[in-house]
Amino acid sequence: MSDGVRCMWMRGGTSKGGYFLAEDLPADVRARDAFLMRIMGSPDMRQIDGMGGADPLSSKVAVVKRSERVGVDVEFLFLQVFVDRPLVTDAQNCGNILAGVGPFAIERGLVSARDGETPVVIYMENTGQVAEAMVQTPGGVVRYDGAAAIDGVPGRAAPVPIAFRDTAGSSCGALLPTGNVLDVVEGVEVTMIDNGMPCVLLRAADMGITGAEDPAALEADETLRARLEEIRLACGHLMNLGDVSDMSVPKMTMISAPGQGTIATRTFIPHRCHKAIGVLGAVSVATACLVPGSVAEGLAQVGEGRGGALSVEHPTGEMTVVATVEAGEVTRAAILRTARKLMDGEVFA
Ligand code: NQM
Repeated sequence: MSDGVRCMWMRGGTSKGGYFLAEDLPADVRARDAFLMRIMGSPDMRQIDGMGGADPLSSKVAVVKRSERVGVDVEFLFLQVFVDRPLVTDAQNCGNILAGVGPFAIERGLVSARDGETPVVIYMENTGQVAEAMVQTPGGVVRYDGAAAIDGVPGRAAPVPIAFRDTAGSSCGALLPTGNVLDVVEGVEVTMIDNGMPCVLLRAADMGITGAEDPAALEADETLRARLEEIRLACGHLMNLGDVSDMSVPKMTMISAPGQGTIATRTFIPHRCHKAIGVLGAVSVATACLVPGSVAEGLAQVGEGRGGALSVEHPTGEMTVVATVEAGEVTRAAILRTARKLMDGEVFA
């Protein structure tokens, strides 16, 4: 394709990527993926010949269209374009890129803005679930500047609170895909959980780290990475995901005792160590802290109520997740994000 394709580049939470209307991309999946790899500059560690930021967190794509579903405004398909491999996967969702979908849908005229704030109900195609984002729209125009701060992003921006509906078992079919709160995999105790994102929780101490290390130090530890991958491949089968060698799930979160918050985390997504933590990853980790008997038991500080606001600490701060689990059922999950329009124009393959 040599002609330009309409596209908006946005920061969504602590991620960044290209936002497209579905109608602007090739309908054929192979042609679409080839186009996306080309515009990102993948496969190449530096993504020098494309828009990608040489990091999985800035090699992401949102495909958005109007929805015919009752009570839903738009449909959002998330695509992860691998940096150094010729792969594009829809096997995971992304709660950070999701934060830009509401503003993008309003900007492209898929949703009419109200004066003040505009709710956008989003069907997440990757997992078949629904989220509701609230977008600031004074005078019927999307507002990006504001007073909300999220860790991992400098400065402040307009808040985009997002509430999730029915995220339990998003990709694995059940909140606890093995039916157990705790399993032993490759000799290590783990909790496999999916409340919007398939995650494997492991105690940092069991992996020979403190859990306070810098992401770069953890990425440099080849023994640790090999061990995590061995456990991840085994967990993939146990979590009903099958062979996950070419998939970006499950995420591997090593947990330790928190500072002021609920739990401290270091997460491989799955081959690079996240500078923060994914949104739905954090929702899943926070949920594990609320389930008695998980590997978080004894480490997590959840307070009396086992629910409400939970602070998931990560290498660049914390993410507050509002979650409630009652009688083994997730009854509430919500987070706060911000988003910013960076560029609107055409991208060339
Ligand atoms: O878990 C990174 C991110 C994500 C995913 C990843 C995400 C989520 O920070 O909902 O947001 O885990 O691949 O964008």
